[in-house]
Amino acid sequence: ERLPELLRGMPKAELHMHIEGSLEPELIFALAQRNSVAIPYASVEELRRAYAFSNLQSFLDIYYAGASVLLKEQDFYDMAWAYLQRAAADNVIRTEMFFDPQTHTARGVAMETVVNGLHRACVDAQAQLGVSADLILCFLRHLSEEEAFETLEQALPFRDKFIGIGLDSSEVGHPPEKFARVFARCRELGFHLVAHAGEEGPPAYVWTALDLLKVERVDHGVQSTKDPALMRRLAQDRIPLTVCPLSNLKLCVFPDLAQHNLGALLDAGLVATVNSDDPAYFGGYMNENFLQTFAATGLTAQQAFQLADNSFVASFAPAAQKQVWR
Ligand code: ES4
Ligand code: ZN
Repeated sequence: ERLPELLRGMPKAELHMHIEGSLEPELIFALAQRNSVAIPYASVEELRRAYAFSNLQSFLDIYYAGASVLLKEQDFYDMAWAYLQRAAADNVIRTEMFFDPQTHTARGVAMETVVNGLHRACVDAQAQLGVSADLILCFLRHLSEEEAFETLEQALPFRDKFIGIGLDSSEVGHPPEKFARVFARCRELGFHLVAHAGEEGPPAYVWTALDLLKVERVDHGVQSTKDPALMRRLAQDRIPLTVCPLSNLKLCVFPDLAQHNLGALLDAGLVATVNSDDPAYFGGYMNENFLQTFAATGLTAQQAFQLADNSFVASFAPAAQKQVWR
């Protein structure tokens, strides 16, 4: 079978992954020991057994608990470096990594500690792995607009170390419009803008992410197929969707991968991409997402090329660099 080799070997960009979601249980235990942080699991195996989720919130509770072992700049570096090596092994040559500073600053970790550790790993990735890596700061949507503005203020001294702003965490009940003013400010500041929308939430949240937040890409967006007018808008404006098949499977957005609508999104002419979201928690890095999705849905080699090309088209790398990759 040639298709798996094509999927593994093709150069690709990853545009939707949360660096805190790349913390493997082994690294959580090692950092807990190094930092003398108590965690409510007796072993790596017990922690991994807790990775059985019924929806987004059941995952987020464990994801925020796992991140509690991150205290020092070196911890953030080690986490990102482990992911970047793993990405390089999957022939990811460009990655745009989300980070959630509020998860750390709320525990007394300084913004500087978070950003400097992650950014140093990005610099080393280019030099040592040939992987182009940038950071996107995400606001937690279950927290307030005011807290998002405070986080932006804390991050601005380090504005050269991240390229964009995103919106993540619990979607339903926290619509994009809650963050319209802070996104308007981020837009004035020249950041790229993205938001999670239409993961569990309705198509209406995708519309407001586009029209009120003015995002350039939609993270997930898989609920958009429920709204034909929205599908036309996404196709006409060539708004990329950063789709995460194994995430959708593990969080029960689709009952099985064979039911996933990635093929329908591509058939409708949308700029859909494949991404790992939280690879340590959802059972696979980039190539595992490609391999399992193609095996389950019968997508073709031509669609594999389309997905790889879409990933570079949708990336926030400089235009000259994108041309080289395509
Ligand atoms: C996330 Cl899968 C997902 N959805 C929303 N927020 C997140 N943060 C980390 N993973
Ligand atoms: Zn995500």
